[in-house]
Amino acid sequence: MTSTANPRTGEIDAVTFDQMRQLVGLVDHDASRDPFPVRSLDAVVFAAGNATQSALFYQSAFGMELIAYTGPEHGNRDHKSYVLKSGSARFVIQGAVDPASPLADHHRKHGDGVTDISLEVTDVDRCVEHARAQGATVLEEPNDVSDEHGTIRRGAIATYGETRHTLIDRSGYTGPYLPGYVARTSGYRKPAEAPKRLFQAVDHCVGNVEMGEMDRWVDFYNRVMGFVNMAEFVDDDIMTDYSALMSKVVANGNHRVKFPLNEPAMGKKKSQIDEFLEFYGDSGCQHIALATNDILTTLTEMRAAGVEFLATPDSYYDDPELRARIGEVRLPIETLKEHGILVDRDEDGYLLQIFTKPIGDRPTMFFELIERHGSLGFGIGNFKALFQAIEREQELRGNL
Ligand code: TYF
Ligand code: FE
Repeated sequence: MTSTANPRTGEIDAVTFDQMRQLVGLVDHDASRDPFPVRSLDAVVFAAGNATQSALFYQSAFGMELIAYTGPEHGNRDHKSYVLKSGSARFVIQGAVDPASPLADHHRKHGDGVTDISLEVTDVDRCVEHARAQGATVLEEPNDVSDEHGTIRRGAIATYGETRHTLIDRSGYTGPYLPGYVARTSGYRKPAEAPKRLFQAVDHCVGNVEMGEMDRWVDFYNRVMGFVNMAEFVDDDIMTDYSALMSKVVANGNHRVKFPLNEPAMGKKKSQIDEFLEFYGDSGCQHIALATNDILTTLTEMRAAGVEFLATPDSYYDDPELRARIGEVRLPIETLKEHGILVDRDEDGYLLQIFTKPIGDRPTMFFELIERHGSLGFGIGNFKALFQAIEREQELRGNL
């Protein structure tokens, strides 16, 4: 296992291009004509009420590995920041040390959540210039940051709510994450029989935005970042009866980075998106989907570590229409039923997926596990069963 970046994909660790194609559903793309060429998802950055403890959760429950750290011991008196990885996926967990830290204010407002979906790009200046010309808010002008491991070039633009996209060119850098971070391993020891890792990549990051704003954000990703619209969408007239949301998906040229966007719609009940917006206090990142090539093992390990998943009723698996539609998949239907794994099939193939309950104290951010077998979709055939499961939880919380 090496830790050098794959020159074709920019992915760290030894997840090959062909593995990524299968894992996250890559398509061919000519980057030379792209106004905003994105190499990969660089990191998902989280604010946590207690980053020191959350970093342990992502190790013990998500099987991630601590690789880098910065904090007061390294001249950063504002916050602690832990960098974890699993395959090509990198999470950065940050928590305030200084009571006056902006992170403390962020956490007071939003609770635990995603602050930054960072993208690795080939030309930071060109991306920021294009974004600015298209009306984006530039939060950090392109600049060089260096330490003894080299130099990164970085800028940042604003997206929905208080979320940002940091844009990083790390081609001149060999350190463990960013300048200022030191390589760090953990005293945590996972069980000897545990798999090497539980997931290989981030498949997609979903944004929940205020009612009536979804098309504005789709347009933002189209114009500002040159993203394309993917086929799958949830229209008000098909879905509002039970889901009370609308959804569209944008992706960069080769689909390495996929951002579904949801907005609440008037349904019979209070939308799950409204519940998120109320408790997050703003538009924000609703879920992160983790790509695995063995969802059953991932799920079993996470459950054993205490992670809770949404339950799928037996009726889902006993529905003859579903059985006919999904046909043969990698796992027997009895196994899927036993574990609550959802299946969806489209013209390109199928996918297996399952959703955690919200992972923090507020009913906001959660995770999805996804195992793709050709399908480039998001599980639209499961939306009814999934949204009913979410509504059962909303009801238990008294928010329906
Ligand atoms: O990313 C997606 O679109 C799917 C489905 O509240 C989904 O994972 C959409 C909305 C939602 C939960 C899951
Ligand atoms: Fe999803």
